[in-house]
Amino acid sequence: MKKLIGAALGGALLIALTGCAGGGGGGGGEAGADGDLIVGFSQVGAESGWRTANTKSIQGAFEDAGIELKFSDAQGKQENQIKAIRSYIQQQVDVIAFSPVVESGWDTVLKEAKDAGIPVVLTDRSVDSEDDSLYASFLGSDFILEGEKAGEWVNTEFADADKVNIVELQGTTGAAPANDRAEGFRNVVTDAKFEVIASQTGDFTRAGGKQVMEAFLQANPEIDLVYAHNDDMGLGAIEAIEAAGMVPGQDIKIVTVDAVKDGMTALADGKINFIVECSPLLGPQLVEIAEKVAAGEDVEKRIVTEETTFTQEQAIEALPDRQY
Ligand code: GZL
Repeated sequence: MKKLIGAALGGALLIALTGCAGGGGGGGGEAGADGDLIVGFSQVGAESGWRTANTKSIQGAFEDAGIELKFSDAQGKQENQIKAIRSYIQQQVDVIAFSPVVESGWDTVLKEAKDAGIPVVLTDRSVDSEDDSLYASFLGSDFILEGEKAGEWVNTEFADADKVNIVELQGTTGAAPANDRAEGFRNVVTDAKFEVIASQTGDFTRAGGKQVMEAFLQANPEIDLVYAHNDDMGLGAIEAIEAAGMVPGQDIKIVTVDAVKDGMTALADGKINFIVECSPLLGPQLVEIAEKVAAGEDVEKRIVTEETTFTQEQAIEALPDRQY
């Protein structure tokens, strides 16, 4: 009897830790006790409009498919994601999916999932593991290409300029989108007239973008362009630029990535000059991949999401139909 009570208490503790509830898992790749699929998902947090839309897409898609989704919000901390993944292993879910907040430090816990026979799907962001047998598939954008698209617009926009001072609002330190958007931009913005005079993380948040931009403005009298790794930091930069008595989109041009509603509104209003889209609507594809890996079917190792770019005119056109 004591053992039973202990096991029940232990299970309750695990569920409390990950904010998960609902039926026991099947685990080891079998379906749950009643034959239904159970998926455990660890989300980065709720740092930006993009993340909110991504969570809504994932939760909505699993609800529409009638598949049980155990969901945990890591509040931007890798240790919380590792705890959640371990909890899903304990609960013997059929598939684990997550968006790694940073690229490194995942091999140990991914090996634990592999040893437990639970397939892992990466969504949105990837990991830098040498061993790609640790995950079944990676569904998400090509962040290097996104940085290159932003850089190509800069080359065109400043074709006639002699000198361009750029400040960069980087995403979360160590995150794949931050690393790759920085790399992609530098792949194409190579002319000597361009100089990145300052670069600092704003952690993908509006408040972070505003705070860092305030410091950039204090330290650098001549700024021509802000390259923000996401709309939210670009929107924070707009607040700082306006507070300094300048006109965003004119005195200082701004290029961002994401194309969430608030960003597209600022673009349509002329406060942002160009946005590279990064789609958060990964839910339906993730459901498909989860069903396939649970059934032991082959899935593509790398699935790149479709996305485009927007000028101010295109934003005015597109805004009415935007889903997020
Ligand atoms: C990109 C995603 C990034 C977004 C940010 O796929 O990981 O994280 O660009 C979000 O808005 O915070």
